[in-house]
Amino acid sequence: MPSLLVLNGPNLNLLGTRQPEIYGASTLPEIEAMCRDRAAERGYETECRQSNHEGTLVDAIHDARTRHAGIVLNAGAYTHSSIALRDAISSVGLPVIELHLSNIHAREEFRHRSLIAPVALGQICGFGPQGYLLAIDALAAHLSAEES
Ligand code: DHK
Repeated sequence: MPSLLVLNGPNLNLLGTRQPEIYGASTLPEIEAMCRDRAAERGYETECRQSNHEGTLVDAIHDARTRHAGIVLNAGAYTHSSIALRDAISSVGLPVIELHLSNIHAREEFRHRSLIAPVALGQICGFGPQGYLLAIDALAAHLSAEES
């Protein structure tokens, strides 16, 4: 079965207790379980990874090249700062959906700019954990359109 990578960046391991008024009450393991179920319905296996370290996230994107058909990426704060993550995405040539739980465009100005967006297939933000499911649906639809 083809596989998707759901990759979460810094501080997302604290979901559930981290500013629930912004990021919601769901924990990362709960969101990952939802992702696995939705991806299985669409015919994909899912690998879920999280790291607080930029280089580890870069490594995960490189590893995905040979193991996954696409990536759902919540890069957390690295979204707004990491040229290295952006270059990793450009380098592997996999479809990446940029995902945020919160609506980054309705928050502080420094969150409005994404270095990931120009190299992503698209961006989903503001829908809480549901956004991960929208991202999986979008990625699966993109991949099946690519096949035909
Ligand atoms: C998560 C973070 O950790 C923030 O740094 C981003 C994103 C927004 C989210 O909404 O999922 O600015």
